This record gives sequence, structure tokens and C-alpha cells, in this order.
Amino acid sequence: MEIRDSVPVIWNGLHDSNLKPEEADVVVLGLPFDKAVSFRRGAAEAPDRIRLISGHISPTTEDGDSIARLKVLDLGNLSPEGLDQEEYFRKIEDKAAGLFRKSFPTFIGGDHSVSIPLITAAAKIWGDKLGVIHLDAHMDLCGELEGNRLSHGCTHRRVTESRNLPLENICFVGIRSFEQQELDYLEGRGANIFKAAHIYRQGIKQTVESVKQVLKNCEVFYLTLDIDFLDPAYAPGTGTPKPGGFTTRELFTFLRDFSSLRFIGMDVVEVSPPLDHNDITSFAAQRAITEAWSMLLG
Ligand SMILES: [Mn+2]
Repeated sequence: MEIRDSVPVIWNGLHDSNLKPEEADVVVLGLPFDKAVSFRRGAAEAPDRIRLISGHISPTTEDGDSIARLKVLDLGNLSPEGLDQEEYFRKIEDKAAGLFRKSFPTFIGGDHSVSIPLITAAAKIWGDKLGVIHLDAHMDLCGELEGNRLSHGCTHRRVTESRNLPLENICFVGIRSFEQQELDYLEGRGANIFKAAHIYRQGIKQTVESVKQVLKNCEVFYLTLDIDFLDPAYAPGTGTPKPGGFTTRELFTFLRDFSSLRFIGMDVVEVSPPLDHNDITSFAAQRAITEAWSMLLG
């Protein structure tokens, strides 16, 4: 999708195609790629669906704060057409590397494999000063899944393998699903896992405090939001849903409690419009993006 002036209003009416990336507070880039899933596809349709919905949302947060002064530039989608996955990921990494520090890039997947080049690009810039907050039902720490080392279940194995980002700089929040190979990998390794069942008992505020404590040596933060962090009741439109997740209310509270951290970019992945009902999942993702952007304004 090319974004032109004639395109209907998007991003709460804040998108301005005349901006340069360095002039924008936020740059949006769609990554319509869903060939690395282990089960059901459809996430490639998310960027356009969420965009469409974004034109019908006013530039205010759930708390009534205006984000109308936010300058947003939507660059459209980075197409994977004609490229194999490795080539496409190189293209994503190059593009992302050029956006970080200029603006606050907001990447819309796509399946969770697209976070491999995104986080890798950020880690090459900030190294171990970067903390990653991974909101997800899954850890995505598989060595390979169904023969694909770039599967959406392998994201953080690939990211940490590049050695720019240590495993301990990632906080895995909302986890309620484990592959045997992930458990084997984690044996004897310290990983910061905040399981859904534990968060349920401990509460969000305490969990966020614990995450901040764990990442206290990090200076900047990247948020990767897999929409299956939410319970399937709140996000039915996703390829590998896991019961026992969070409500949208709880997600927004998490975002708010994290807002004192200095975020340098984010992604929202695994929204699958063809699997959705009444766009519940796309609406949730759009709202999460608006709430996250409001954090930038402090
Ligand atoms: Mn997931």
C-alpha cells in the first residue's frame, strides 16, 4: 500500500505525508509478511487493516489526553514480493536502521519473525544498553521450528545469537506456552520470564516494577507486542492463540506502567484479520498503538 495524500484519513488524522522521517515524532512502517508461521496465516493483512481502522479513531487516549500534536509519517508497507525471507529481512533491517534515532518507528507485522531484523537493527545501534520488553504468550526461543530457523517461534534465538543483545536484556512477559526445545535451551540459562499465571497473582504494577529492576542497566527500550499476549477472548484474530491471557484493559495498564521508560521503537505483530471477528483484534492493536504513542508525549 502506497500512502498518498488522496488516501483516506489514517492514524487518528495525524499522518502527514509531507514530513521527512527526521521531522516526524512517529514513523509507521507495515511489514506484510506471514510466511514464517507455524500454523495459521493472515498477519500479512494486518498493516492495511489496522491503518484503515486508525482513520476512525480520534487522537485522544483512553484517559482523555490529546495526542493531536504528534507528527506521524506513514511510509506504507515494505513489500516482501520477489524476495526470499533472508533477503526480505536484510531489507527490513536496513530500513529499520535508517529510522531508529530519527524518530519513533512503529512497525506493524506481519508475523513475529519480522522482529528478528527489527530488534537486530536496534541492538546494533544500542548494544547492551538496549532492553527489550516482549509481551507475548510465547517466548519465541526455538532453535528452529518446522525446519525454519527464521520462524516466528525463533525470534529471540536469532536476535540473541547475533551477540549484540544478551538474553538477559530481554524480559518475556505474559508467557503461558512452552516448547520442549525452549525448556531444554533455558536449562542453566538465566532468562527473565514473567509467566501469565504469576502475573495474575502478583499484579501488573509489581510485575512492571520487577521488569524495570531486571533491566535497570538498560538505557533505552524496545517494545515488541505480540497480540496473542491478550487472551483469545480479546484477540481472536491471531494464528496461535493461547487461553489464559490478558484483557485489553490489562494491556493498556501495562503500557501505562511502562511509560516512564525511554522507548526507542516498537512493533505490533501477529494480528491476523482473516481470523478475526468484527475486527476485535485489529481494534485492540490500533488502540494499543495510540496508547503507546501517548507515552512519547509523557
Ligand atoms: Mn506469540
